[in-house]
Amino acid sequence: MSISHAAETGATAGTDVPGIREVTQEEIERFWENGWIRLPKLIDPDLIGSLLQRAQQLMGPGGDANEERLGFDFETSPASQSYRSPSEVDELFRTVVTSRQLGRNAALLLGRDHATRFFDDILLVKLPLSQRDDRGQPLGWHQDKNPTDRSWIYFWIPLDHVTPEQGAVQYMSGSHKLGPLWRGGACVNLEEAYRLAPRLRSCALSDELTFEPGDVMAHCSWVVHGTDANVGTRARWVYRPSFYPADAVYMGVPSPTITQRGIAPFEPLAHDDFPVIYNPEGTGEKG
Ligand SMILES: O=C(O)CCC(=O)C(=O)O
Ligand SMILES: [Fe+2]
Repeated sequence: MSISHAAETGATAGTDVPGIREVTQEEIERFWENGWIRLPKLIDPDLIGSLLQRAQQLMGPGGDANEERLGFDFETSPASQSYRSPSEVDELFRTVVTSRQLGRNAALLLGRDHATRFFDDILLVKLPLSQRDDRGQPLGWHQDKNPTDRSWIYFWIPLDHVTPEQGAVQYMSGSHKLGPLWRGGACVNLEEAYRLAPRLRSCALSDELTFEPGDVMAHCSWVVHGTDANVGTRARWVYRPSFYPADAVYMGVPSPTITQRGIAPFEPLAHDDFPVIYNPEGTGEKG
């Protein structure tokens, strides 16, 4: 199985994929207020079902059979079993994640009709604690850092039913307005989050929600979020791709993924491996 970053499937970036709807104006407004938004039935449940099947081919029916690919998959986390970049090895993931609709939705949510690039994707399977206590732990409160000078969009896409006891994502509403609060990516407990950033006490915690296949969460950079443990009995399957404005500039945050592609600090984060999937001036274009 290849793990190179280039698309090898022949799927064309920026093509229309039936079964993905556009976000509504009301959703966009609420997203800006809170830094996250629940998007009911964003994606056709049948398409999600097909993605789940593909994910299970990659990770096993229980989501626990894939071996970490050294130097490629992230260090295994006690919060989930992961599989990095399924879109590099599976055509359906590639098609969905480079769809014009997701690119346009990212632009609409960010509030500017900009060209959008796809950055990367990952499968996050939170295993029941009863089955694997090293893959079903809570993921502490954190902000998603990004290496550019502007906000990104992350879609949190359940591939199956997800109930609160399985460790769905929770947000501190409005916390994106506080900007970067502590070392990017660091996960902390609630008490520590409030100590580091006392203003977070004024940000309501979102409810732990239930998801049907096709329901999606979207969040932006800097909104504080985390997950509880999976105290249920079933694996929690989530697919998590990220997108950014094509005119965003790389700020030099250390990232092998970026520097290996010859992109220098303060240049636009532009490369064929981060394809333009939506361009307001026309259909999507490659690179
Ligand atoms: O649900 C998860 O496993 C991770 C959630 C998260 O931190 C994210 O989507 O950025
Ligand atoms: Fe996150």
